[in-house]
Amino acid sequence: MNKPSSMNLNQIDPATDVHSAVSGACMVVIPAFNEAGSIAKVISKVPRELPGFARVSILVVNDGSRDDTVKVAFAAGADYVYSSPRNQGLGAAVLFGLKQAYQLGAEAAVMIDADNEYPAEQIPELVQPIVNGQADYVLGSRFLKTVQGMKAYRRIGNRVFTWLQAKLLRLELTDGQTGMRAFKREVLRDLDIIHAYNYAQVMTLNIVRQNYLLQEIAIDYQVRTEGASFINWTYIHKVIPAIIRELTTAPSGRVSRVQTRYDRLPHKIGYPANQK
Ligand SMILES: Nc1nc2c(ncn2[C@@H]2O[C@H](COP(=O)(O)OP(=O)(O)OP(=O)(O)O)[C@@H](O)[C@H]2O)c(=O)[nH]1
Ligand SMILES: [Mg+2]
Repeated sequence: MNKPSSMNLNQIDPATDVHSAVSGACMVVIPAFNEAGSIAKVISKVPRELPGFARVSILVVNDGSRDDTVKVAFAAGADYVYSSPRNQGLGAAVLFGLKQAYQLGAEAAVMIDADNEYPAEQIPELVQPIVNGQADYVLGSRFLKTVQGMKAYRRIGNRVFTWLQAKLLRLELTDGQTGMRAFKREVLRDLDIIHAYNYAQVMTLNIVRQNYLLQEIAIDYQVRTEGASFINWTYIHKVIPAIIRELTTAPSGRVSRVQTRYDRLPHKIGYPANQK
């Protein structure tokens, strides 16, 4: 087995930034928890060529799945799979995936959910404002188009949390909880997520408070048909205190509270035994 590559998020030092202008990779980061039924569809829809980038790589963060998420992800074409035997939380997984993208030299990264609700085929549109130098952080907004099939309480929750972020940041926002976002390299280096549980609101507060430029683009969205949502009644109880903590902590140059450990899996263990 490969040497584990866990990571101390505080080790990233801009002064020793190994990035080279010729690397030009866009890393597509996919956090996954029991998504064997849908992750292959997402991976197959990721465009493997992108205007403005020399290559596109796919990095899956498997967070203690008990199904075949890892095997399915490798078989579908994931370039990197990092995995934890236990569930560390969506916020921890996303933070690890984005910091790992930075460590691997990515010029930019996209994060997209593994549940096939978001249009991976729209990644070229999502990264366009970054390639053009018009934005540092791009959100794919579901609500700039018509969303069908979303339950009323989810719609209301999305509206309330989006309104709150817009007020706090004094900017226009239509979808603060989207699972499809793009990041410029500097944002990957500087962002923090204050809790392991979730990232949606605190990530945007953290990035925009560091004066990075946010833009939204309209995306298509399909409510999930497989797997299970991680959102339940505890969401509000965990998210509100994290928003308060984020707002009362300096956003830049801080020591991350969330320590993650995901080990890189060698490619061959992802395949069914008869294939390799
Ligand atoms: N790494 C990791 N990923 C998770 C965890 N929980 C959920 N995910 C992934 O995060 C993404 C979003 O999770 P969902 O449960 O669909 O949450 P959501 O999209 O906000 O909610 P829905 O609207 O119900 O789909 C999916 O790709 C999940 O596989 C977790 O604990 N760890
Ligand atoms: Mg989802």
